[in-house]
Order: sequence, then C-alpha cells, then structure tokens
Amino acid sequence: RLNCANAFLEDIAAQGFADKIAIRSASAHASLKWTYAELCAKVNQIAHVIVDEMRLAPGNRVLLRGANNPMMAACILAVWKVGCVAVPTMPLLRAKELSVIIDKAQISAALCSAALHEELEVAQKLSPVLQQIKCFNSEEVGSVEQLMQSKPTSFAAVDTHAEDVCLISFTSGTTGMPKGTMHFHRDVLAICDCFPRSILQSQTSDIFIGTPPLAFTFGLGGLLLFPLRIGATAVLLEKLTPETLLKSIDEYQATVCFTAPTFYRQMLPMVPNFSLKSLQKTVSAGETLPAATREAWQAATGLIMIDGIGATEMLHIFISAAGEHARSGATGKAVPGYQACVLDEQGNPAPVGVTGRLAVKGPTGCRYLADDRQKNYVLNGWNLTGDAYEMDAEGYFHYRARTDDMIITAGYNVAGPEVEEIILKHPAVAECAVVGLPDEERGQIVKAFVVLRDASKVSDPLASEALVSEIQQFVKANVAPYKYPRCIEFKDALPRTETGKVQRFKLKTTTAK
Ligand code: 3SK
Repeated sequence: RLNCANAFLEDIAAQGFADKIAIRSASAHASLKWTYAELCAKVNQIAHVIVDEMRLAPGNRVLLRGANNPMMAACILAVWKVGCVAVPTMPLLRAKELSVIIDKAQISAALCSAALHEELEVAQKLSPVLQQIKCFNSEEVGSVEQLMQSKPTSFAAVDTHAEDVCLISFTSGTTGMPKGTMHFHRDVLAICDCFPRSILQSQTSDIFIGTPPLAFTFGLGGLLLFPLRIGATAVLLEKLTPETLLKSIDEYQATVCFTAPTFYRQMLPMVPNFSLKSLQKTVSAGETLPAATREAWQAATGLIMIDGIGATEMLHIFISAAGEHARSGATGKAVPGYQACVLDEQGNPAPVGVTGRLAVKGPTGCRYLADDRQKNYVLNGWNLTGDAYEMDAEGYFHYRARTDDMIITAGYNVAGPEVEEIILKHPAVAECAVVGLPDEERGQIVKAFVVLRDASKVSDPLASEALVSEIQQFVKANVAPYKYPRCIEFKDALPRTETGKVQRFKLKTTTAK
C-alpha cells in the first residue's frame, strides 16, 4: 500500500522538518512562507473539502488549473491524499483544449485558480461531464479557502495501492494531438529517487526555483516533488520573465534552477546585472540544449549546465549528466535506475556511433489513457520516446533529432537540430527551427525559420536577401554543405507549446519559399 502524498508531507515533517520552510512564494502585495507543518495542515483541510463538500471518492479524476503557486501545489497533494487522480492542466489552455482533456479523462470535478476560471466555465459548457468547479486563490463564499476554514487540520491519507493511478499528465502536443499519460503513486516517488539523488544530488538545504509549470511533469518534479521529498524549499512564482527569474534567484537565494534552454539563452545578456552567488546547479530540459548555449552559460556564470531529457510518458528525466561527467554536445548517460539504448530500423541495438531510435526502460514508463498510440511507444518493454540519438563508446547519448524531424534530402540524412545549432551561432539570430519540406527533386529540402535579434534588419527586401545568403554561407562554412538551408524564412516568433517545445508540425505545413 502506498499513498505518495504522505512522502511529501507528514513523513517529511516527522523527520524533523516540521518548522522548515517548504514553500515560498510572492503575491502582488506580500511574500508568503509555509512551513512543512503549515503545508500539511493546508493540504489536510483541502482534503476535507474534496471529500466532505465536493463528495469525491477515491479514483475520481480531478482537473487542476492554476499557475505555479502554493495553493495549486497544495491542491495537487490533497487530491493524492484523498486517493483521487490529479489531472493538472497548463494555465494557458483555452476552452476547446480543456474540453478535449475533460472528455478524454471523463473528469467530473475541477479545482481552479479564480484567475483562470472563466475559460474553464466555457469548457464546461462544451463538456457537461464536468459537473463542479471549486475555485482557489479566492476569499469568496464557496471558495476552497473559505470552505477550508472550518475543516480539521489533520486527515488520514486514503490507503491507496502503490499501483493505483494518481496522475494523468497530458502531453503538450508537439504533434497537436494531446495524449493522457497515467502514472502510479509509486512512479511519483520513483522519479524522486532517480535524477535528483544521483545526478542533481540535491540537499535539504537546497532552494529550488524555475519556470516550468507544475502542470508539466518537468515542473511538477523539479519545482515541487524533488524539494519536498527531501525537506528542501520550493519557490513557486508565476509569470517569470528572464529578468525576474534572475532577480528572484538573488532574492530567494535559490541554489537550484530548472528551466528550458531558450530561457537560459534569454537570461544570458542580463546575467552580469545579478549576483547569482547562491546558485549552484542549473538544470536544462524540455528541448535540446545547443552546445553554444551550454558554453555561453558556463562562461557567464561558471556553472556547468545539467542537461537532461525526459518525457511526459516517463514522468521525468532519464538521461542526464552533471559536473565533471557532463559533455558539451551530449545529453548524458542513462540516469541510474534507467537503462537506455539506441535501436536500428529492425529494433536491434544499433552499433556505437550510429543514429537510431532511443529506447528507455526503468521504474517509470508509458501508459496512455485509451490511446492506440500505446503500441507504438512501448515495444518489448522498451519505451520508444520518438527521439533519434547516437550513443558513443563511453555510453554518452547524443541527440540528433525527433525521429520525425530527420530530414532526408537527396539521399542525405540531415538532423534539423544540428543545422539549428549552427544558425544559432550567427550573431544576428535569436531563435531558429529547421524542418524538412517536401520537394519534387530532392524528396525534402532543408528549411530554416529564423527569429532575428533585430527584426528591422530585414525590413527592406534587399537586406533580407543579403542576410539569407549570409546565413546560408555561414552554415556551409561550418557543416557539410548539403545541410545548408535552401530556404530561410524570417519570423517574429516560433510556434511553441506551453512547455517551450517548438511545434515543428506547424512549420512543416508552410510552403518552401
Ligand atoms: O521534455 C523533457 O525533456 C522533460 C523533462 C522532464 C520531465 C518531463 C519532460 C517532458
């Protein structure tokens, strides 16, 4: 029997951490601190609200909608404590997207931050299976906070099984079709015993900060579960910008930061304006970390980036490396607890140095909710993540592309991210995505979408043409010339999921010129 909520609450409080700060946050007016004892009490009161007022029973699915703040965290833990299934959703989702999730997971109840409830009410009209919404971060009559006031501060966790589902996390959909991934109580604890222990080597004195939403398992683990599992402190902040994250690192004396490569890149020019003396470890995941970003970050901060790849299907990071074990250009090795290998087209282990499909197994794995795509993801016990990787003789894994992002042009294999990495080194370029577009002569051609640091550079067509040819020459000078983008389009922004991944499928539907 196992209820994972206990492992973040009473178990930790009983280990001598009751008066330690569990969660810090800030509202517009005040800063907020909850000790482990206070967090336990709040979670228990919310648990009573879920059982006594919402009349939910173990196994019921509860949609959670909120930004990264203490009440959102407490609601997730309370849902687990009462044996229900948490379905956290990205704060920016619109009614139609929410309704797809509600229908797919047959969700009858929601806990929603008051600031975000309007869109959920629209979704409820589209999906009447959702019968009740209780708002938090509100003092109104009927709000979670108001109902909590009369509730006891103790609650005995429902005696769930280690293999009861407690979390359904929806993939953010780089392909546009979200899938629900189901995770057990034991999975939630397993991720806390893998990456944070062996790679991050987090300590109870650590203060965790960062940007990924709690609705994304990267954020749920990195910003809430990993700190709480060891009695450390989680700083939960909403609407962070590169500048406010740097400022908050100094203000909260954060030691561990989780964010995506794009965010680290955007912070770089501002790093000299901050002390960052407290910062010891920076974790990058969610998208591939270009070597240039890793090197620039190290030059600016002196910190060796901890790169990692995870997947919503696997719950958290399964390949990574830290400190002296990290290598520029490699994501890392299989995180202890996981095994990883590269498979060829036939499903056999590919030789060292050959690109193939990444396959992973370990304590967590893919269980899609009612989705035929399960059979494509899990093969002979291996999870096929959809990433093309190469393993070197030392067991380091080198990212090449998403398997569906390999471009085959005139018989050559081109990995889009390799070309992106070169283009990103051009001084005029801020962001870039490379895709293959159908071409009669070559099968596919390489096309780059580029966001410039200064968009005014291409306001006149002649300047634009000159810059296209300059970037093309730049790529040819740095990699095999057949990889150069025959077509370059300047854009104001790249289409991204809420978790920061580029939605290449949207770019692939454009034309070549
Ligand atoms: O996208 C990733 O690399 C990732 C990392 C950690 C946890 C979850 C995900 C999807």
